[in-house]
Amino acid sequence: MKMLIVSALVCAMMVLTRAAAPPEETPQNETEIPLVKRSTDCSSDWSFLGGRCYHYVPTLMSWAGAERHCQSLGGNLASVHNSQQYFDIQRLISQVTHKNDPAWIGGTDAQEESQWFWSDGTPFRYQYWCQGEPNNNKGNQHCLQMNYSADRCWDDLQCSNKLPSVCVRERC
Ligand SMILES: [Ca+2]
Ligand SMILES: [Ca+2]
Repeated sequence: MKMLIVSALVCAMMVLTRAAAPPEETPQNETEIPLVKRSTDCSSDWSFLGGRCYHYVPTLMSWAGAERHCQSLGGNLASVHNSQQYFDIQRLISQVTHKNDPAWIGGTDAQEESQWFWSDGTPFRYQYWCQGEPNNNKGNQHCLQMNYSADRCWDDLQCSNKLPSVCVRERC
């Protein structure tokens, strides 16, 4: 009997608590609040392509130096998730330099051999390796250069090599 009363009390308290709780926090007049206008126009040094902002860095740097430089600009070395994004980055390089030379982008397997990551933390799924790559040549190639060879595909290279680079930023 005592238990029943306790249960009933707990039940009653729960109902009361629920009743006292504020309604779902949906702002009133939600439809009247204007959506924040997202800039689709990158600041002058950045190119807005396919919903992301890219920045080509002609200065020759190691992969780590290039990543740190991108971070200082609010981005990371570019990740690539589909062929359109890769094409966009290639087009950016050829427009800026009038060449199709290799550049660092954000892929690395420096933490563990053959475990490739993008430095911006996005999943490494899309791949465009050149034939026979990544070959981890001399056991010492852990960074991803794009535009390698006539096929302009991907190669793993020693991270200390000095290359131009491409940064990405989600927002401008
Ligand atoms: Ca490697
Ligand atoms: Ca290689």
